[in-house]
Amino acid sequence: MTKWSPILKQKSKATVHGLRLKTDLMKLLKSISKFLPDVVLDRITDPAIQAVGEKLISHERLTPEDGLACFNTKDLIGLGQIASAVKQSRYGDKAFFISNHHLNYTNVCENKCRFCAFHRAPGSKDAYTYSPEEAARKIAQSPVADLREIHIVGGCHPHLDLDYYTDLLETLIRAKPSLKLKAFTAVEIDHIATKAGISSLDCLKRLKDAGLSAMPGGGAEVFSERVREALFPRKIPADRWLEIHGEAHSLDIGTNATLLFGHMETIEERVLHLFRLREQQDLTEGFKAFIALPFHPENTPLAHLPGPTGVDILKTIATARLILDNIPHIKAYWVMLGLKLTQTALHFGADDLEGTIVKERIAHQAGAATAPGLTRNRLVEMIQEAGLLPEQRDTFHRPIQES
Ligand code: V47
Repeated sequence: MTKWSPILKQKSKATVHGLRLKTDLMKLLKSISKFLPDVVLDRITDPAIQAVGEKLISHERLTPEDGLACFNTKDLIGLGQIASAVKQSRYGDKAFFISNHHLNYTNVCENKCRFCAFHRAPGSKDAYTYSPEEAARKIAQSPVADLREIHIVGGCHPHLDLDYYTDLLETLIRAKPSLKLKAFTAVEIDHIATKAGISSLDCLKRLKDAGLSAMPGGGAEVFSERVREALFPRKIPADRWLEIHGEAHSLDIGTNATLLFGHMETIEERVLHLFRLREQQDLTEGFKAFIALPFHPENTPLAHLPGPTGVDILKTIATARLILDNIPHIKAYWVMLGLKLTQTALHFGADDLEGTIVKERIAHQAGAATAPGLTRNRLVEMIQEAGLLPEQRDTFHRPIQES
């Protein structure tokens, strides 16, 4: 087995979608050369990155070897120019954001992942779980005036049952019917379904009936059995994470995808992760956005690790933009990047800043130095300062018309 064999194994399944997708891609990418003129390509110092640019101009998909070349290049600016050209060919100078509120309904989790500073054991002194009514009160008190979305994520709690989760969604919708709920990672879906003794597909149907509009991309970590065994052995493996997202897509629930990077994974494992996402998207087409999550080590058993550098973060975002040619949006998650690198990432292939958030906990427990939330105006200013045009969006990435 070669290290790329999971990709090659699934190639035939993707062919039919792949062909249609290739036509779509050609339409989308037809103007890359406008943003990547010969004069810019010629100045790229790394021949492997120049070849990546030429491939994209001629509508060829990148290979894993191209992905490795992107990570290994010394020409950061050349890589960024190509990723930015791809972003511009889709969205011009726009950069997107949403008025949202992150709600972590519980920090109790059975999984005990070694990269996580957020989880608590049941019964520990700072463990908490919101009742649906408490959660609705928090949202009623949200400082975000034009709130559109609640992003709802928690731990794998040993005692909550399916009724709790449906009640949580229904109570939030009752409190504010205009809100869209982007809720529960594939890891939580697997946990809820297993506890309820139903399939994940049936669980998703029940949650959709209760008000679930979309799913966040967390819990993917890095698709590597080696890393899973070392850092998150209790969590579902890659195949199951991808299967649940495919099921969500079959129910027309749009989802996101993430990569947690900068701990013990290799560059090859990062590239494989991105290709597995691209393959899944060829098959089920429901991923809306990808978010690269730089590892934050504080208060975790891996506190001795430094976390990724700024250059590594920019390369990861740019490479994701180039490999994930079938996932429309690449987020620069300001919470984990810091505001300065977030603005820079908008010129390295990212097109979306996530949102106002209000009170982020997962990264902040692990040492994130950013504010817990940002105002809509601050997001707008950040985008404008980066020389781009802010556009507010909804959960489904549709533009919001200003009233
Ligand atoms: O699932 C946990 C990761 C995720 C750490 O889908 C860590 O729109 C870094 O998924 N250092 C939560 N990362 C964040 C997330 C997310 C955020 C914003 C938008 C969306 C979206 C998704 O953060 C977790 C886990 O993969 N994580 N601990 C840590 N120490």
